[in-house]
Amino acid sequence: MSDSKQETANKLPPSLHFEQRGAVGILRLSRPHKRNALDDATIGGIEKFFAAVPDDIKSVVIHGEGEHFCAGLDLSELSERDIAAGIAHSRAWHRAFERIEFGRVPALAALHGAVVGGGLELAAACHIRVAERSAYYALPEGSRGIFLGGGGSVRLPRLIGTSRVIDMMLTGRTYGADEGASLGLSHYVVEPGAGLTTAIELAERIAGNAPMTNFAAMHVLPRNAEQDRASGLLMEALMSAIAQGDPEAKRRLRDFLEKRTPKTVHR
Ligand code: 1HE
Repeated sequence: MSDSKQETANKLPPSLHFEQRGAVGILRLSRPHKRNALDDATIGGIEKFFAAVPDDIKSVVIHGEGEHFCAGLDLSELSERDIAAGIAHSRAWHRAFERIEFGRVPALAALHGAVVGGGLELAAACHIRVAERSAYYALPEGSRGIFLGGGGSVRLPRLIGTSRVIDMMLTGRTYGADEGASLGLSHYVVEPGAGLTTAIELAERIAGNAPMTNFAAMHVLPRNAEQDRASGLLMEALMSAIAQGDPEAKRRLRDFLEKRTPKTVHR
């Protein structure tokens, strides 16, 4: 491992494991005995990792060790918190997950088993979700007497609609991987055991894109979905001109025109 990679790995708490395969960074939630419940140290580690993704990593896959992706907030840390500490806690999650969604490189979540509460909030902050058939989505906050705190009340209604999120929270309704795909939670559904491999394959494909295009997709699309039409169109024109002006785009266009790259076909 290079010095900078070693430094990245050293900064992480024991609950996070980092490895690199080519241009893909792989971050594993590694608290299987607690079903990868997210404690303060893990949230802090996620923030640090996404704030300083090593330069030669072009996409990141997050996955979970053991039988489940993530059981959400570590409930054992909750009882001692007063209101001020509760707000600070939620804001720390916001910082970490904003780093994922609006970071330097696209993030993919490889999901299996429970993707619940804060685990679903984490998955929702990723750009692509690959779900094994065992994956299920739930928001058990209602039954625990708490509320979303990791940005889920903002991201999830945008993904699947406010009324579905209300239903999940009020009735405890869960969605499986396939239902999740029809709603927009899972982008891909794969057989048990194939989640990580598929996510890495997709991450490699993403890593092969021009960085400026990846940046535009991650940063412009969600913001354009939230701003008025005229501002969105202006932002699109600016981003489109910036991307086209990049030497990488010029090289890729030349490659296509001189028939050195594959055509766009349906696979
Ligand atoms: C935990 C947690 C946790 C497991 N915090 N310790 N999240 C939840 O409400 C989900 C709570 N967890 C579960 O419903 C189940 O654990 C699972 C369905 C995910 C997995 O079941 P299973 O049978 O595989 O494991 P288990 O026996 O329930 O759990 C194994 C251990 O992990 C056990 O500890 P042990 O000391 O008895 O071995 C559990 O107590 C522990 N564990 N989940 C702490 N979440 C920013 S706000 C976000 C708000 C939320 O995320 S609310 C949703 C919280």
